[in-house]
Parts: sequence; structure tokens; C-alpha cells
Amino acid sequence: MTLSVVKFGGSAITVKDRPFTVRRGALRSMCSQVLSHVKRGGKVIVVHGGGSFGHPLATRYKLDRGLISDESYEGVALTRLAMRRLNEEVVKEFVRLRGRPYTIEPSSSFVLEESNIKEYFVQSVEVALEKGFVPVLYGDVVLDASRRGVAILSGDTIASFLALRLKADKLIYVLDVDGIYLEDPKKRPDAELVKFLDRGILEEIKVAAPDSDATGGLVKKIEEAFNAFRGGVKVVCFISWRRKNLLKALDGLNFKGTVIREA
Ligand code: ATP
Ligand code: IP8
Repeated sequence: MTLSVVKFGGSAITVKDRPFTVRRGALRSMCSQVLSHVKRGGKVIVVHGGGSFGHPLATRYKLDRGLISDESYEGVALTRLAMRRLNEEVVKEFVRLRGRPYTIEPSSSFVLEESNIKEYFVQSVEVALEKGFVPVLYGDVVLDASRRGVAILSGDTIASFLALRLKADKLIYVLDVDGIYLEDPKKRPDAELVKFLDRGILEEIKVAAPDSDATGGLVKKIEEAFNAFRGGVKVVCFISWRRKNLLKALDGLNFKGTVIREA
């Protein structure tokens, strides 16, 4: 039986440049592919990102800098509410498809120190898996014991952390594009898809920085992916949900995307 951690990218489950807009068809397809794999006996942890729910608010209130003013406190509350709304959408979709989602709030299970994970109560994820649930976590604003007070814990970091800690077989990042390209495929439609990603190729990749992304966008994600691979997660990849690609990756069939080859 395999354990996989799947990060539902905010670019895939929301329309990133339209506030609070869920990409319904994509979300349904991703949940359904996860559930098909679970039906065959696979264990899956889902982590989702912020997309057009968390990022615009976290950016507006500059939460990446911590508690910098009275307004920050309002920002923390509103960003967290937005993330809970998106989490609700994900959970409802799983329920519609007769899945067994179980949300584990990162805000009450992680403590950070200077934005790095200091403490985590991992047992809830383990027990949820054991009892037949699909644990669902998400990027959020989390307490930070250092002077900054709070920090944004990206879903990308949660996903690679859990994959390492629980010795997952696979870590799959689902995006709205087919994988990592030499240049942003939305800006350069003829950009080449990188099938195997190693440190050497990394130098050649141009990443267009998003206007409103509070957690470092694709660069941070690639770093987290390398961390997991270096730590022993055998399959670490970037794919889109289209053409049943997620199910293929979970089931170990050929899929289109980018696979990390060398740490
Ligand atoms: P979130 O952080 O909200 O969960 P996400 O995990 O889906 O989002 P993003 O940070 O939005 O990921 O990164 C995916 C986006 O990066 C794609 O929509 C793509 O347009 C853009 N991008 C920029 N440069 C590249 C590149 N070289 N290869 C692939 N995508 C790129
Ligand atoms: O989209 C960030 O999570 P990510 C969540 O996975 C917030 O980086 C609050 C912006």
C-alpha cells in the first residue's frame, strides 16, 4: 500500500486572478482522482494552497512580515477565514463524491519559529489515515514563537514536511500547467516542459514572479520538492489534473509532467 501526499495548487483549484473564485470542474476532477486511488487501497493526504482566497489578503496585510501593526491582527483573522472558506469548498466536494475528508487545521497543530516549523502534532494525521479518512490540510497563517508573532505556512511546505515525516512514497504537486517549464507557459506558449528536473536544469528555468503570492510562488515550491526528494521521498513530481494525470501518477502509470531526478 502506498502513501501519497498531494498538494492541490491554488492555481489549479481557484482562478488565481479572480478573488474568491473556485475552479469547480478542476476541483471535482482532482477529488475524484484521489478517491479512485483511495478505493484501490492507496492512502492519500491532501494539502491545498491559498490561490485567490488566501494570497490577496495575506499580501494586502503584508503578513509575510508578521505582526507589524494593529491592522495585522485583522489581516490574520480575515486571511484565516478566507482559507477556511476554501477548505470548506474542498471538503464539500469530497463529500459530494462520497469521500471521507477530515480537515486538520495547521493553525492549531503547527508552531513556527522564524517561519520554520518548530513543533507539529503529527499524530492526528496518522490516526485519521488509520481510521480511513483522507486528511485535508492547507496553507494558512500560523503562530510564530519569534518576535514576528505569525507567519504564513505554505501548503507546499506542509506537503513536503508531511511526506518526509510520514515517509510517504510520493509527493505530487498539482498545478494549472503540465509541470515545470523552462519559461512560464502562460507567457511563452512554446516553452519547453522539463521532464526531469535536476539541480543543473534549475539554473536554466525562468520563473515569472506572481503579483500577489505571499509564499514565494514556484521557486519555493521547487525548493520544498527537492527537500523531500533529498530526504527519501522516491517520487516527487509536478503535474496538472487534466487527462487523469493525477490518478495516473498516484497509480504509478505513465503521466505527463515534471519528475525530480537528482537532489
Ligand atoms: P498556491 O500557492 O496558491 O497553492 P500553486 O501551488 O498552484 O498556487 P503557483 O505558485 O501559482 O502554484 O505556481 C504555478 C504558476 O506558476 C503557474 O500558473 C504558472 O503560470 C506559473 N509559472 C511561472 N513560471 C513557470 C515555469 N517556469 N514553469 C511552470 N509554471 C510557471
Ligand atoms: O498557497 C498559502 O499557502 P500556499 C496560504 O500553499 C496563505 O503557498 C494564507 C496565503
